[in-house]
Amino acid sequence: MNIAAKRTVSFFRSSTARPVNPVRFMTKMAKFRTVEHMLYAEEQMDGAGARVRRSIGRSREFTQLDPFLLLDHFDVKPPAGFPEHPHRGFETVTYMLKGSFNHEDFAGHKGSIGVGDLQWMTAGRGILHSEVPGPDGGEGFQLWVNLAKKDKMIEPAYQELRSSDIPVANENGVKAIVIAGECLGVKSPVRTRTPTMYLDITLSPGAVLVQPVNETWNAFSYVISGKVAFGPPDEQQEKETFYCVIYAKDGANVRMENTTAEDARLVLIAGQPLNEPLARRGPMVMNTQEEIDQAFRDFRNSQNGFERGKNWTSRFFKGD
Ligand code: FJE
Ligand code: FE
Repeated sequence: MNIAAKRTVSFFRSSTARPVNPVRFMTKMAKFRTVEHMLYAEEQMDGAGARVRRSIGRSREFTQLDPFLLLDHFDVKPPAGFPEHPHRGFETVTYMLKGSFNHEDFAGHKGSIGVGDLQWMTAGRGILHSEVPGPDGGEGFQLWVNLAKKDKMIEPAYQELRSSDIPVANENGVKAIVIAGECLGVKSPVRTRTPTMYLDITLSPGAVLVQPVNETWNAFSYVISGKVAFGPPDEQQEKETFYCVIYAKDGANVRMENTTAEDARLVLIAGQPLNEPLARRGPMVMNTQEEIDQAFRDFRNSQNGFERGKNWTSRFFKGD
């Protein structure tokens, strides 16, 4: 018997243990994705004295997971932060878990995001900005979503959502904050130029979430707290805080279960791969090395989207 057939058999066996809703049963027949990689996100330094746990976007392994370029779990206290730096060719998505973060860009766009708030920033052709924690520090995630070649040079844009603007699904011990995409019939209002799903999930003890993910999309999870069992019931991998789990592209659903007696919290992030050439240096992400060189030239010469960088310096990092 091949592996696929074996998994299907065990799925039917385990599903007969509870009452079956025929509609949901049909949607769950597609296979659960297995776990392809697991990695522990160690702390590393970035910006000015800032500590981040990087899972996607490391220098040697998991340098990207198309369309994702980076996931940093940051926990930063003043005077550390991310002083003036440029971005071109992708989006930065900042989601707060604790404390607050202030940002300011060269176009006069500024603000502060607190617990549960989201800043979805499309850098497009160019942003120069500064990101610093509030007085009591800030903890959260920054995800970098690559843009398709056709979108890399679009005008910069922000989508800023307060926690109260982000919809929440609640069902059978599963609470899912729908940052992007859809979960349990609840849809996010965020516009994703690169099709993306981003869920902040809390599983009560014993809770299971089976989440449909397009079979062609890359998907991964990161555990915020507690312990989560990932994958098909007969092949579960248990991982705890600070672990990143990358799913194989071998099914139309991901399955997460809390087999412990405590709540568990994790994010599930998935996206449609761009399948385009990638050229990348630090905060510039393009398709060719020539475009990277051009991006740094444009930044240096304050041109082609970086005009407003000419005389701009952030008020942060000046002691006021
Ligand atoms: C960066 C220098 C930087 N991870 N997580 C060089 F400061 C940064 C950068 C960040 C960042 C910012 C926040 Cl708010 C959270 C982060 C890196 O700003 F990306 C490069 N390349
Ligand atoms: Fe930045």
